[in-house]
Amino acid sequence: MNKMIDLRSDTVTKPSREMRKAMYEAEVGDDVYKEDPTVNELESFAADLLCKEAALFVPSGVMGNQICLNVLTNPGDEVICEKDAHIFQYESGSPAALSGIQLSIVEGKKGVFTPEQVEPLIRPTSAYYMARSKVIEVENTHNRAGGTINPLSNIAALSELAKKYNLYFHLDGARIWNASIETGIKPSDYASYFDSVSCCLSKGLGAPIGSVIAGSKAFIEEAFRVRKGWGGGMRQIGIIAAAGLYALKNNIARLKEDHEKARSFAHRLSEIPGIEVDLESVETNIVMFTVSARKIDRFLEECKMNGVLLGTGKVGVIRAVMHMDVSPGQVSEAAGIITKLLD
Ligand code: TLP
Repeated sequence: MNKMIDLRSDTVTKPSREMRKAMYEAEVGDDVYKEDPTVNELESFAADLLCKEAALFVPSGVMGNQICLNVLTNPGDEVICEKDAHIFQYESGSPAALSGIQLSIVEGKKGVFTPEQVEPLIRPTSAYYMARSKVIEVENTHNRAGGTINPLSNIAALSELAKKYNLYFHLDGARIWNASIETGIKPSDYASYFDSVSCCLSKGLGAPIGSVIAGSKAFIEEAFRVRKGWGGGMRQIGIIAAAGLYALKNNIARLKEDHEKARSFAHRLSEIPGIEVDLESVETNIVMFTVSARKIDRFLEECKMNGVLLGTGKVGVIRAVMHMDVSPGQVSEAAGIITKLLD
């Protein structure tokens, strides 16, 4: 038995017994021929949930984002995104490597940037010597900012700006489910503003693998082609699509428990001398904090030796992520361990 309290990420969850049963019983076929009934069901379920014409199952969030950007751009184009966006910080330079595009960076507040910040960055179409502005990208919730939520009014305003300048609008909605549960705004209401969305099944929702991307029928047809070209055409993957389908049907509502655990963990941390945590930034399931009493590596190592695994965010920042495989009791135990360590 693994006694570690693993708060490194919400990606560390393991499929539950019920999810494994759904996987075991899944009907399968060759998805490269579009003949896997479970994949087809997952894709149409996801498209309905997001109110988009079509959806495509992809192996990971990175592949989801990168396929979307590839379909929306040509080499030499530019994508405007936030300075801590996952596509900029954590996707191995793939916008350049896979699509020949560059990123233009906006510094947001808690991961949120405004149309007023973006407008001056949009390049005049007459400037042939400049990259072509093509896409505005938003991440919601914003991982590196600490799981913060982009207000729907801001998304609406950014979408207006994108339309005004004929730009595409992409959502990295890896954790859109968390934003939705916290605000009560439907995933489809968020998605309605975007040309393309990428949503993870393997984070808070607990599936072992996979993301779905969604958009118009023509967009998804092109995405299907790009996925194949990048080696992402999979065969009898109904066995993993079944996990994603199970996750979408059963595991969205429970995310609010993760948000409660995050708030209570952050509150406990805020009472420990030497720890700095901004309680107001804890909007969903992620807690970012700093420790002044120790070097970060030493602190992480000491936590590990005492049974708590933590991750990192921005340089010098520690990240704790709540998920379905840690109980409120374990979260409280983790806070107790950290309190003792810094005593
Ligand atoms: N995020 C991972 C790490 O890469 C940091 C995590 O542990 O949080 N978009 C966002 C906003 C993400 O947070 C992630 C994963 C992805 C895309 C990529 O998803 P995967 O890992 O499935 O490729």
